[in-house]
Amino acid sequence: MALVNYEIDDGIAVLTLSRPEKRNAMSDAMLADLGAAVDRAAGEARAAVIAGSGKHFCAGLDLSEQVEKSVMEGIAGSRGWHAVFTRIQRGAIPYFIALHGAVVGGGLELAAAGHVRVADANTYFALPEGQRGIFVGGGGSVNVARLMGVARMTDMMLTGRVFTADEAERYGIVNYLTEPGGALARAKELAKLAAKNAPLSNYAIVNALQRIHDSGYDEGLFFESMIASLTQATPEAHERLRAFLDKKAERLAIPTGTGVSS
Ligand code: 1HE
Repeated sequence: MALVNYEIDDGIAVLTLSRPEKRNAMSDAMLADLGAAVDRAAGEARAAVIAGSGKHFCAGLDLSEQVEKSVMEGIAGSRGWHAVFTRIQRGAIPYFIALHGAVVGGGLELAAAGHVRVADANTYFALPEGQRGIFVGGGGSVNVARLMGVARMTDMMLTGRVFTADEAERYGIVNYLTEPGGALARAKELAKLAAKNAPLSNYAIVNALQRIHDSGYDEGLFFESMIASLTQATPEAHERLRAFLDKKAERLAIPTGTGVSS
């Protein structure tokens, strides 16, 4: 049986880590299944969700496969995670990550490789690599640090500090909080909103924003102009801009209590 369940729900690919008896610990086989599911989603979905089955999102690296690995085996393992996570992070479609229970070690690295994170109120976050005598290897030193800041990540890794869902929201790790059990439904709703965008715009959002952020000021502005003109020159943009002018486009979802009445 596949260790990552794959289904299409209303045009959204839903990838579910399916090893609940081991708290969805990421074995080599599960990583391979995740990679296959990500490739499949890139070919047939306009947005995707990753969730975990059972009580937890993911307990990180499967530690039972790590004992007595050589340095070279360790490097290959880490690079294998990077390869799959890069296909999530800089692939063709946006990923919404639905979190609950433990989001630990490589589980947090997986969450950080997605584009938007939704956590239910019972979610908790930890990086116990130091306690296990290892280090983050799934892109966390880049991606988790970008979300919460190097100082907070250093504290977590040195002291074993566990963040609650509220803290994770405050520190930029998650974008949305829900009631217990509500993260998957919310992540699907959000993915469906993103799926309505022009695919080329979504491609640019997931591929260009972080690269621009990582580049210099002048290069960033230049790169932005190129992407803006490229997207704007497509028939899809022409159609969408015309629909707005013809008053046929969907209106902004302005939160109640804000905005100006017309
Ligand atoms: C595992 C793993 C795992 C659970 N590898 N088998 N990650 C960690 O250091 C976290 C280790 N896990 C835990 O701290 C706890 O399991 C949890 C807090 C996440 C959940 O607790 P609980 O009480 O729900 O489950 P449990 O009883 O601890 O575990 C149930 C089973 O899952 C048990 O196996 P069993 O055969 O005794 O039933 C556990 O051994 C197994 N299990 N987590 C292997 N991680 C790319 S580099 C990334 C580096 C890292 O991710 S380091 C952090 C690793």
